[in-house]
Amino acid sequence: MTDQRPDKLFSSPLSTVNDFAFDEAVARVFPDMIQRSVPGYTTIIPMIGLITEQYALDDSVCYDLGCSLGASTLAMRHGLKNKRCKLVGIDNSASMLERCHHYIELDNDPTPVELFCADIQEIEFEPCSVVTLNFTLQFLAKEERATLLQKISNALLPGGALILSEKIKLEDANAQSHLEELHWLFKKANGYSDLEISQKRTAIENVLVPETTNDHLQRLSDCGFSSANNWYQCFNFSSILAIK
Ligand code: GEK
Repeated sequence: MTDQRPDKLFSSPLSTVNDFAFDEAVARVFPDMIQRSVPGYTTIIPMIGLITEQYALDDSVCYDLGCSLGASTLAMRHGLKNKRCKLVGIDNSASMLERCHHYIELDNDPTPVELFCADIQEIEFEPCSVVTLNFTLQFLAKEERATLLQKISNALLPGGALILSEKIKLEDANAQSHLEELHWLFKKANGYSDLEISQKRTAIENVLVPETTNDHLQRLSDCGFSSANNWYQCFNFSSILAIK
């Protein structure tokens, strides 16, 4: 179950490249895959801990939506020291969540963590102070994103925070292609071949739909956040901090 492996999922030529899914094969290689594929991921994770520490209110609930194997969940947990909070992690991939349970149990921090295998769109949120969507919203259909963000905004206590990390696209097509080339180079520098990068790109293109930073900021404002600002960007991957 905890047999983490290097990501070679797309290393051989595939006759058909199926749509990407968070199944057992992906769960097994996930830590390696996300670090080698998402520029800035290894910076964003510890910053989620700091942001959580800053915005979590004593005795409140915090959520990690799309928690995968729990990297962002553990960062939040470590930011919650002595605040008597409860942390809830949710993911709709059973393979991911099974491994997440294991990593949470290995960590001996006292803040309680509840994990649920569920669609984040079906959740009834308790009043909460910090919500993390670390590269998760991008997997929802575009027209369903506002409904989720409105629910989060309604549940967040005054002064509470949403951390929203996303793969983004740029409005200017030329600038967009420059960032895509740099992302390709980032993956090559991390040991992926052109074939792997290209097959993964085909697998994910109908599943992960990026939007512009302005699309995200406008939607957050429409959903009642009092401020929303980009706090981090590395190539076409960015993170926004939105305050209720
Ligand atoms: C990290 N936050 O390591 N409901 C629940 N979970 C979902 C849904 C949904 N509707 N859609 C996708 N997921 C993590 C990384 S990964 C990002 C998050 C990536 C889950 C999906 O199963 C997967 O585990 C996660 O969202 C996205 O900081 O792979 O690029």
